[in-house]
Parts: sequence; structure tokens; C-alpha cells
Amino acid sequence: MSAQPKDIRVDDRHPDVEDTLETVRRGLAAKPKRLPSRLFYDERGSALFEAICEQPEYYLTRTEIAIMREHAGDIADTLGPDVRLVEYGSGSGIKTRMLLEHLRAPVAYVPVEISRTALMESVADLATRFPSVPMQPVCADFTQPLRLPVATRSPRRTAIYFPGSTIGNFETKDAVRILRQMRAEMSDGGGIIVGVDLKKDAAEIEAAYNDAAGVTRDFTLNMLVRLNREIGADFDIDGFRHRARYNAMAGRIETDLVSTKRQDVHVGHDTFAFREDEAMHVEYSCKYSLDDFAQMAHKAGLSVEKVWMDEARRFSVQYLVR
Ligand code: AVJ
Repeated sequence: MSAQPKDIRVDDRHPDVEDTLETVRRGLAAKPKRLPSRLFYDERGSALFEAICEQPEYYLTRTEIAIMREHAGDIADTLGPDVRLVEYGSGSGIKTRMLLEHLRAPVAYVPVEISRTALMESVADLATRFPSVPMQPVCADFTQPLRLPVATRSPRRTAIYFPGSTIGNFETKDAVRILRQMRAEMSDGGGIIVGVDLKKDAAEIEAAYNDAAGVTRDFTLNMLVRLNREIGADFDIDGFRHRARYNAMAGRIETDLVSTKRQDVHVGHDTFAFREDEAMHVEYSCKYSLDDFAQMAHKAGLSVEKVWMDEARRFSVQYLVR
């Protein structure tokens, strides 16, 4: 890991072990059982996600990067000069780098990311590449209301960058709530640049979540490894399997951890029974038509002002305004 420049201070609001324990207890008591996808992103989970992005079947990242390579200049022009760039779920920062390279005199970069290691690594890298841009990292769950750090000079607008089709991890009502929250956080005249995966052939989508090398399987199962370590649960990792299926009606990948046998799992003083073949829901990855997404944005009080796509229309980068 590269050295941390001294003047970068992380605003740390990372959820603690008690929060995780409570989330897991509640999720395992629910019917059907479910755990939130943000629990994927511990240090190993973030590294496995980066590895997923390299898999030949996982078209999303590669396509979004190609769109950015082609249109980052136009996107930056759309945002204009003196913006404060707030990024949700900042991950590795490759796409951010492409955007920052084209932005004129950005006021600050504010990455909001739940994985502390992923946040520190990407911000350290960006700080050396863009020494004149103040870095204000926030380690937090972006689905919770945020207090943005005080800007060092007043921006012309706050632009929110939400790449990766992370929005697809939320059911419509939650996605609308998050978009509404972003709408409130950006200033009047602000905007949201959001990466949105598009509906396409079901087999192509399904393959992206079932790569031949099994990286996605390891990523899914790592949630249990993490919970065993962090909250002292006793999930039998070999007693669960990864299952990701495309639900064409709902337009989403539904990922489950399926119990391969009857078994009990202990979390603190509680015991949770799993039936053989019982599915525990861990992730949605929603896919949209341009129309679906425009409607959802509309529900959040936003309208789609611009859309950039690759030639095959696999993926889109969209600009939303009030
Ligand atoms: C983090 C939302 C971009 O849903 O496609 C990848 C996470 N899960 N493979 C997605 C993920 C399984 C990913 N995003």
C-alpha cells in the first residue's frame, strides 16, 4: 500500500460490530432470511469484487470504463467548472480518475465508502495524481443520511458520482429513497452522474454473475467468512452454495446463499435453523431499460438530462438533475 499523505483525514462513521450483529440477527429472523449486500465489502470482499471486474463474463465494469474513456470529456463539460465531486461507493477509483482528469478546477473530492481499506487505498492514489484537489474521504454507509464535510471553497455545484450500477443493488423503493437523498444533498443546480446497467439477453446477464473461475461464488461466500470472524457466528462455509439467477419479470439478478443441508447457525445467544435447500437472499442486481430508469428517477423528483452508452447498449452513464 502506498504511503498516506499526511493531510488526508478520514471522517470515520463506519458501522461497528454491534450494528453488524443487530443487522444479522434481524436478517436471520426474517422470513425469508436475508442479509444486506453491503456486508460483502470487508477488505477481502472488496478485493474479490475487483477480481470479479476482471472476469471475461463480467461485462459491466469493462463497458462502463469504455464509456468513460470515450465520453469523460463531455461528462466533465456537462458538470462544468468548480464542482465538488461526491462519490458513493467509491471502490477502486479508476473511473473517478478519468472524470477528475477532465474536470476543470474541482473544489473537492468526497468519496463515501463503507470499506475502510478500499477507501484509503483509492484516496491515497488519487491524492498523488491530483495534488491540487482537496480530498475529503468519508467512511460510511451511504444509504444512511450523510453530513457532507464542509467545503474548503464554495463550489458552483455539488455533483454526485454513483458509478458501477450500484443503484441496481436496491429494490425500487430503496433506490428511489437513495436518489431522493442524493437530490437533497446536491445543491440547487447540482446533478447526479449514475452508472446504470441495461436489460439485455438473460444468458449474458446470468453468466456475469456465475463466472467460470468461481470468483463471484467466493465473493458471495465471503460474507459468511466475514461474519464468522467479525461477530463470532459459526456458519459452515461448505454448507452453503452461491446461486445467482436472472428474474426476467422483475428485471434483476437475485443472488442467494443456499443451505446444502439442514443445519443450525449460532449468532451470539441466538440459534437460527436452516432447512435443506433453504435460500437466504443476499443481493439484487437490477437491470433497467432507459424508460424504467427515467421513471424511477422521476419518482425521486429527478429527470434524465443526458445518457451516454456503448455501441451495443449494454450499459449507460446518465446525468440526472432536479
Ligand atoms: C457492485 C453493484 C456493481 O451488482 O453487479 C458483482 C456487485 N455482485 N457480482 C453488481 C456484484 C456480484 C455489483 N455492483
